[in-house]
Amino acid sequence: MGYRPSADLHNANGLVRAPSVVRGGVLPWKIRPHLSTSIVLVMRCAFITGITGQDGSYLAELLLQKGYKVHGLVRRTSAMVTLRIGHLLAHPELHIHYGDITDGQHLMRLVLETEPDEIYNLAAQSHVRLSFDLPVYTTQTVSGGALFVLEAARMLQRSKEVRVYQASSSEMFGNIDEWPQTEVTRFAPQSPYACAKVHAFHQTVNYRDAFGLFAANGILFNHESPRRGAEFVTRKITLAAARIQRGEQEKLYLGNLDAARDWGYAGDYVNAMWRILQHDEPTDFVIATGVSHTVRDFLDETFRHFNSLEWQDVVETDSKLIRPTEVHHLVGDSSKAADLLGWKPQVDFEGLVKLMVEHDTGIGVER
Ligand code: NAP
Ligand code: G4F
Repeated sequence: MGYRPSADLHNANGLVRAPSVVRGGVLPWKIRPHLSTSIVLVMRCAFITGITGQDGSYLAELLLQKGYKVHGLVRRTSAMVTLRIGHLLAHPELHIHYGDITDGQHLMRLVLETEPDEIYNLAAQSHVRLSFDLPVYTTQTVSGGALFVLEAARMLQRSKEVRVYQASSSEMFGNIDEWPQTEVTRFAPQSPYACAKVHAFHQTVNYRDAFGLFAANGILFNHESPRRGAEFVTRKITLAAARIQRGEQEKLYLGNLDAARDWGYAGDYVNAMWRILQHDEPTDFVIATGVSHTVRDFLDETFRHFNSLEWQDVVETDSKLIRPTEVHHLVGDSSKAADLLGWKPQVDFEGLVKLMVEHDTGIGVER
């Protein structure tokens, strides 16, 4: 059946698709005619790959709050990986399915069985530095995984409408000399991770154009939180500062301090993901704050919260942390998202650092 312009609320089975955003509010329910005289309300359903990650955990929270039934793909490991969604596991509308994004056949079965209205493809080997050591595996998860998701959605749309969100990245812009980057800026990827994301981006656009699938890319710039993995630079810094203050760590080893990133808050960015799939038409959006800071700025802002510490006394450079090819300066222009989705970031750079420092020093409340 495929995506058709939004005015058409009838699908091929004669069922009625309720508009998903009504007078600025949200309908967590789909309305279906029943026995020609009454209607039944059907709960909206989402499938999230990468639900155990930073973004997956915030997105699951958001969708459950909105009244969705949520299915999540979780890797089977010998140790606990559900730390970030531990507080949600008892929720009656959260359903966990073991699986791996590189197992396309299993993913297809899960998608066809769960029949989601929306699929958010967040699963990935998402660490850029590591992708130089693991280029094949990174490509299998990032690019192959996205293709499996798109294929599964293409199959499902034979029987019902489904919308797909693809987690694209500002890393795709690489070292292009155009600032800020927008939806029409050229890609110049600088890592195996970014190359794989570019492939997934174009596959998503092509499934939209060729097969009529409602598939959209969110080109998200760096977003952080107290749930950010400890091996990304922001969390590495806030965790280290807190440990150094407690006397649990002496030095903080870092790579390039001059790299500049447009850092936002993950809680704001999952809201943008959801809005992208509620838009009338499938299209791609840059999601960013529009403000860029260097790693050095992040150190300054973090250590401002620790009166007795100077970062210059504890930070040392480790050449192993310098990337073979670095992305030097990213800053995004998200005016398309502001105009069409009404999306704007709520947390600024100083607020983000404060949130992370307060969490890591144990005085803050997790958001
Ligand atoms: P993250 O914290 O690293 O989470 C990645 C998720 O993918 C985790 O749930 C992880 O599971 C899962 N995963 C990894 N390999 C998998 C596999 N083989 N099979 C199934 N699941 C697998 O990343 P994030 O920061 O939440 O980012 C979410 C997505 O957005 C990623 O695709 C990332 O590349 C993209 N993105 C992130 C940013 C950012 O700044 N955060 C910006 C742009 C785009 P485990 O918990 O088991 O490891
Ligand atoms: O925190 P990072 O590792 O994030 P990076 O490479 O920008 O990637 C993140 O954001 C992307 C969006 O643009 C996502 F697509 C991706 O999945 C991931 O979430 O590094 C940020 C900067 C880099 O320039 C890096 O070279 O910090 C520099 N850096 C300096 N010292 C370091 C370190 N990065 C890390 N991870 N560890 C260091 O010790």
